[in-house]
Amino acid sequence: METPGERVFEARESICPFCGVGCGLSYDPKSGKATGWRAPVNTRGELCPKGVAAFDVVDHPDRLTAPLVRDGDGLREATWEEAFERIETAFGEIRDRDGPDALFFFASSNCTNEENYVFQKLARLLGTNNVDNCARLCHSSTVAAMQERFGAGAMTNSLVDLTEADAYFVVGANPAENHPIIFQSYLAPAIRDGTTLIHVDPRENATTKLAAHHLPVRPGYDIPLLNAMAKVLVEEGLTDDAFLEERVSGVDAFVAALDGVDVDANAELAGVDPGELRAAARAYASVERAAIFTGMGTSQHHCGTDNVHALLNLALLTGNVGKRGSGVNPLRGQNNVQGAGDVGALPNVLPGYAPVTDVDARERLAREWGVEPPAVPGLTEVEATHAFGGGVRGAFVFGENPVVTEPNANRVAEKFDSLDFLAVHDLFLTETAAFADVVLPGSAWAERGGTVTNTDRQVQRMRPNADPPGDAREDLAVLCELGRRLTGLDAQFDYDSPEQVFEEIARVTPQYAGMSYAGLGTGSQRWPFPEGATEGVDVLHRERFASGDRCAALRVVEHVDPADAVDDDHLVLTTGRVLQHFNSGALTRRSGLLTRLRSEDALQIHPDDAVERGIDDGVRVRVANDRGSVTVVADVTPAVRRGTVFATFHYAEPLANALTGDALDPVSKIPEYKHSAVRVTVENAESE
Ligand SMILES: Nc1nc2c(c(=O)[nH]1)N[C@H]1C(S)=C(S)[C@@H](COP(=O)(O)OP(=O)(O)OC[C@H]3O[C@@H](n4cnc5c(=O)[nH]c(N)nc54)[C@H](O)[C@@H]3O)O[C@H]1N2
Ligand SMILES: Nc1nc2c(c(=O)[nH]1)N[C@H]1C(S)=C(S)[C@@H](COP(=O)(O)OP(=O)(O)OC[C@H]3O[C@@H](n4cnc5c(=O)[nH]c(N)nc54)[C@H](O)[C@@H]3O)O[C@H]1N2
Ligand code: SF4
Ligand SMILES: [Mo]
Repeated sequence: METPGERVFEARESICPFCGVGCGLSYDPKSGKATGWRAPVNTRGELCPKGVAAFDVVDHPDRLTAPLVRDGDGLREATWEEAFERIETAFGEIRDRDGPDALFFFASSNCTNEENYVFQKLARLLGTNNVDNCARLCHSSTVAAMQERFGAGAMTNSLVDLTEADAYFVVGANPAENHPIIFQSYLAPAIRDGTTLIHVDPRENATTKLAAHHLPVRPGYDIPLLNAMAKVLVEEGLTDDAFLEERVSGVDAFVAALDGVDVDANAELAGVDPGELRAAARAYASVERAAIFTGMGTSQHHCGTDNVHALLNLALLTGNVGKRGSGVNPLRGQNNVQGAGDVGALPNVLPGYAPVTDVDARERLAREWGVEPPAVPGLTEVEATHAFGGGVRGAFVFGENPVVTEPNANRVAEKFDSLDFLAVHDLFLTETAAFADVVLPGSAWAERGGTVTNTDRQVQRMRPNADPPGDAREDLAVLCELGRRLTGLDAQFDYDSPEQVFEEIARVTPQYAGMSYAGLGTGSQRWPFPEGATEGVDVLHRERFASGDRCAALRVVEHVDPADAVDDDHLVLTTGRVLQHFNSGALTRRSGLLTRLRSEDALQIHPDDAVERGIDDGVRVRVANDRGSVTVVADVTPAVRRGTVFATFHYAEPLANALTGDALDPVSKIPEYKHSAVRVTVENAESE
């Protein structure tokens, strides 16, 4: 035991609060920092720099330690009683006046299954399905496509069996920086042992370093590229005909549609060399086992769902589904974005993904809850923000920072300002909390128990290493108290521990049916884990697809132009991540270690684009469009393709999302974060 400041800390096995890899970490009394333990994913106890820095957040002096309430223009400290009463009164008034759908609930993929389960239950018992989490901003398009075609939206395979692949086809993902322990400990060793890496990304980044083939696609043009690859597979006889015969439908129509695909023309449209494209197609299709990994470069477009459909075609054509070392594997975002969806923190589905429109599923829940959840799907995140000040009058934000992370940030700020009432539950006074009427102090990773579900469907336990600071309370206790006060259904929120909530989750979520705290221990249980099972299923869709069908269909997918038109004046801004920072930066911008590693944002721009604009490396440039304008340091580098510039969205200043647009994918409602038309000029050239 150790005492930094006034709190007592002890080392107990928990899980990293950052990415979906789900590494085990705990407080280390020797160093006063976080340290890894030999957990199911990081089996040697290895961590990336963010994991190492995870404790910087826990004992940070900016932590909220008491509730805050609005008093005129400012926020002042208050008791929990006053804070709860304000929320109860305001939400009660809005609900009575405008109905429960005038409220919206942002759930947190950074928080546990138990917290998210209680949170969606609270919204639904209040009478609304208006609850969503930032899975919407990340893999909602992937989930929509995979759920429709395969019957499950999650990674088809497990990290361990994926080390057996002969080829990795990584599209729109940069796992070397964004899923570092997966890359270092699973993919890179396999690549060194002979697995071929093919990387589709407009930039060369840390992942590309190990690639045998790199296709620097124009942002927004993955469909022509993937369709051309499909054509090469068919033309060159690289398809798995036995698999097509047994497990795939719609083959003739798909092959007929390929008549209209010209490989060279598509390659040119996608901005890649046709010879390289053909070589990549052969590298993917000519091996026994090839695995697709997909990320935000694929999903975050207004054609995100179709992008994923085009990828699924390649896996089906080559028989790379339902066996070890293959499949289609979305690398999930936060430590519990998989779980937040599994337990129903989504507006269209209940725990376990039954649609809210399914009357039997609603009745099953009513037997557990005493009240039937509403039948009309709720609003998605972003759609809800756009309705602020209109149909939506009050919101509760639990562990998200949408003022920095939603697209078209200047409009988002106006929308948050137009709410009648906003409550924010966070560790810090974030850019979003600045708009709040009530701010509740949250508990950090080291101050909670409960479970989280990682990217390859492994459920693991977190354990408290300390009490929350000051007057802060555990998030689960706060949400249960809110549930009692807002719904009046005390018995429904009367849990004595996270374990009791987990038992309820296992009762209502078929994928978790056979899991238990005792079974989890310091290991993991992988879904699907049916009642009576001794082990979860690593490879999905083996004999049948999760949909129950033996066959999945090929799908003809057409290219759609990006939402922003680009003329000669414009460059295409695409956004993404770097190793040292995490999402809105709320946590990582406060870490001494991580800001030492990388303190400032930079705009990657190709040397030819820089010369044309008189931009030298290291000067400040203005990046602007009709939505907004930011200034940032130029990083002149051939790593980014010509015509494209890249910035992260990890900073409130510069706020990259001031430049991104409102276009949403029609199916999944994911924003087009990866393609915005911008003008780039030297900063003082403009002001002169
Ligand atoms: N270090 C770090 N790790 C993280 C996070 C973090 O913020 N920082 N966030 C977590 C979260 S929430 C998520 S969702 C994951 C996301 O992990 P990734 O999916 O890897 O995330 P990004 O960096 O946004 O995008 C990946 C790549 O897509 C490329 N790209 C851009 N446009 C296109 C395009 O049109 N087509 C193609 N093919 N590629 C394109 C970008 O250049 C970028 O290299 O990471 C998680 N892990
Ligand atoms: N331009 C651009 N924008 C993007 C993206 C992009 O690629 N480009 N990616 C999108 C994606 S994939 C995602 S997932 C979103 C992420 O968007 P957000 O979820 O809004 O980003 P985070 O910074 O992860 O916000 C998490 C918040 O929760 C708080 N928090 C963390 N842990 C806890 C806890 O234990 N308890 C409580 N109460 N609070 C906690 C943090 O302090 C922080 O304020 O951003 C999206 N925005
Ligand atoms: S790889 Fe992800 S889960 Fe593992 S230490 Fe790094 S941020 Fe945490
Ligand atoms: Mo994400």
